[in-house]
Amino acid sequence: MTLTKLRSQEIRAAMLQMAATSATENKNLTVSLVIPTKNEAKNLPYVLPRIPSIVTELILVDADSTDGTVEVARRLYPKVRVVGQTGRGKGNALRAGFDAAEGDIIVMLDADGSMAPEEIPAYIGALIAGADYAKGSRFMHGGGTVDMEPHRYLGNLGLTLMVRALFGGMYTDLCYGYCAFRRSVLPDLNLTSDGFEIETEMNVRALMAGIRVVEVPSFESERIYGTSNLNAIKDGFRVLNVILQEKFINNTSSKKERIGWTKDEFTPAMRLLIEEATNLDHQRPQLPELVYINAVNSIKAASLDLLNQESAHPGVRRQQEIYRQSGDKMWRFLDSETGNNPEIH
Ligand SMILES: Nc1nc2c(ncn2[C@@H]2O[C@H](COP(=O)(O)OP(=O)(O)OP(=O)(O)O)[C@@H](O)[C@H]2O)c(=O)[nH]1
Ligand SMILES: [Mg+2]
Repeated sequence: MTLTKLRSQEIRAAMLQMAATSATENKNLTVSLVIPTKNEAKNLPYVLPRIPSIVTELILVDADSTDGTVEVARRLYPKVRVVGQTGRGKGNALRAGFDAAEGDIIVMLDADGSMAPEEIPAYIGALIAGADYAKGSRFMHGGGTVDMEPHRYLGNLGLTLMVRALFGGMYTDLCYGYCAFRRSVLPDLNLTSDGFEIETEMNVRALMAGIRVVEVPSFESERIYGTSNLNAIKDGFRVLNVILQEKFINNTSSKKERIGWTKDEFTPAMRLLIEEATNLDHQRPQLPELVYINAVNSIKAASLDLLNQESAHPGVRRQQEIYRQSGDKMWRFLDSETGNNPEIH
């Protein structure tokens, strides 16, 4: 594309094309499904055969089940990888599963038949569409539950509202363990919980880490066989403890700013312009001064035009401001007077 053609329409067309290409490339993403199990042999026949083919790796983290869970899993899903856990509890099991997972995307699912494996593509779709962390919600439109007594409903509601008040965000459901995320965000989450409170730890840390978080509607059915391992009172207090600890001890009270943006975090159109500007800068010694200045002005006009269009979106505008304050070379280039252009490579 020549410099003179860098006008809005071409930029938009380039954006669409790049978005389509990246969507196709995203189909090659690998997906690890992590399922913690504690005596779920009778439920697995209702869960494992329903796992969609988008899942490339199944990891079962078993708590030394005594009912033949592992044997049933191997029979139903011969490629399953079974890993043990280092301590006790669902959180401990999930962390072991996340450590073992090799996929680009990790999905976590319960084994008791309460979560539908058919929903997995919806979570992955949210990630492909740009989210880093997609958590299920039973209380947004399209979701639901038949597995919640009133006291658990009220407890979850209270804790959800508390997280909103202390950390911001718009979560509609806190204590729910259906979720998918890019494996690359694990260091941001830095998980330590051993029990059911791990879901809260993940949700609060994801919110605070400045990564892109969305909720996906999800329907929770009843556990098919067996009894819950969760104790609403004891585990409710563990959740409360995590929230207070995150707020007042770990001091994750405000969202981390996304600073130090890389070129990959620009929109495709802006990335294209940055590349053009960088190429131009490299060619500067060979170019007559007037040609160089005209080309620079052409790129600047297109960049500013694009910035104005993009800044109509509050989220993008905020990112632009943060980036501008970081004193990056691209911004110095855009902010400089015409004919007085600092080097930008
Ligand atoms: N590996 C492992 N898995 C566990 C442990 N505790 C629970 N799980 C599994 O974690 C999943 C969720 O546990 P549940 O007992 O159903 O708890 P819950 O879904 O939060 O509670 P309910 O809504 O009452 O079913 C299930 O697949 C359990 O088998 C544990 O200590 N170790
Ligand atoms: Mg359950």
